Amino acid sequence: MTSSTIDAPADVPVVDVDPFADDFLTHPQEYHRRLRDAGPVVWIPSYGIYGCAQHVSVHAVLNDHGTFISGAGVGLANFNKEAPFRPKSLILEADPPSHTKARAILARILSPRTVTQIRSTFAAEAESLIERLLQRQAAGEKIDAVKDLAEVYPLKVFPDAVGVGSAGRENLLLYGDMIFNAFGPRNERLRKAAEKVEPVTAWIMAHCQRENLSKDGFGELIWQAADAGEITAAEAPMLVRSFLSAGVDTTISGIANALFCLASHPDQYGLLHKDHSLARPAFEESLRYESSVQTFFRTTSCDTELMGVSLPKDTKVVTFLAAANRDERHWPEPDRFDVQRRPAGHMAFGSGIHGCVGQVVARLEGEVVLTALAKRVSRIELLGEPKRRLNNTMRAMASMPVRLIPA
Ligand code: QZP
Repeated sequence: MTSSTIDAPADVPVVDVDPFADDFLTHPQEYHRRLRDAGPVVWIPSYGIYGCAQHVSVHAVLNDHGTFISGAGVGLANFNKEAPFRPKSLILEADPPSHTKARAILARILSPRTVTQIRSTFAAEAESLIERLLQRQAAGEKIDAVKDLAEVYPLKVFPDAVGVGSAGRENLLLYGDMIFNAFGPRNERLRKAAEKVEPVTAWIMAHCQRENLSKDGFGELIWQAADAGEITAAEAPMLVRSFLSAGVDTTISGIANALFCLASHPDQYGLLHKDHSLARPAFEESLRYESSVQTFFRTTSCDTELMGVSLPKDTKVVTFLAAANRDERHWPEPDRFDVQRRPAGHMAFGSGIHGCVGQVVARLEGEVVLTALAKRVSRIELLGEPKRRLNNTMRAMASMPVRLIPA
């Protein structure tokens, strides 16, 4: 947090909160309510930024990519004023036309057709993981739904699909923790995560090189796009880096949060256990209810107006995706976790041209994990208080001791 606050412009409701403080990140919902209730656009003095927490204003910002740009960074740091924490992503921290080109390549690789090809492997992996957990539990071991399930599954299937070898995959967790903290301020949390930055970044960049990727993964397909002249050989590792940045921590938190929602709403788990076809809607509802990615920023490209508030050029606007997902102006009974809700239009994958390009794979992972669980487990019993892992951007979990009651 900055030591001094920045004066509010005229005519904007002021909400004096620190969205990256422990207390905010621990129970964001009450802060989100304050932000939403103050208006569609607010001023957050501690960082001198505008904020949107209502569904209507989050949607408006994310769907006007010409006014609210990504090229100046999608975190708090304004890349027009300070150097990026790492070389800019070619897709995330880019605007059309360069974004369009990168996006087309990733969208082709992460297509519905790809999902058809990987589905049986992803499902079999989920089933065998649940089976192994039940066996370990029967042998007297305690199971942690975060450490033993939510972290294990994406860390197996996704790097396998990209074509990254199995040694050193824990670097992906450290890297994820770092980059998602880096979208926030340079607080203690970021400093701690960034202590290990050099070896972790070196490992990540090494695994973006063609010789360290298998011949049958998503990574190789990026390099083939370079062979075809769609991108340069210097751009290829940067696009592989996007897989390794965006594909692991996000789904780990998505699955961990879904398990948390289901464990703490046994009636809802019961519905899923009775009807496995609820796996996909249940995962979707947990994304709405406990959105993995809590915040994203844009930067104004010109003086503009947003829902009655004037915004100057080159100013940061934070969108509270998770707050939009619980906005009672948009959702009936938003604070109810309901696996039978069909929460189309939630903001957990963003919206507009930057909406998550990997969402079909993320949804596949959620679906097959919840399906495997629903088949083999009749109840998830919480054995202790689940612990959160605070991160500046990610709604992450550290641990969740459980007993899986076999069906
Ligand atoms: C992270 C990249 C939730 C998203 C912001 C995750 C994410 C997406 C892309 C990249 C990193 O391209 O490096």
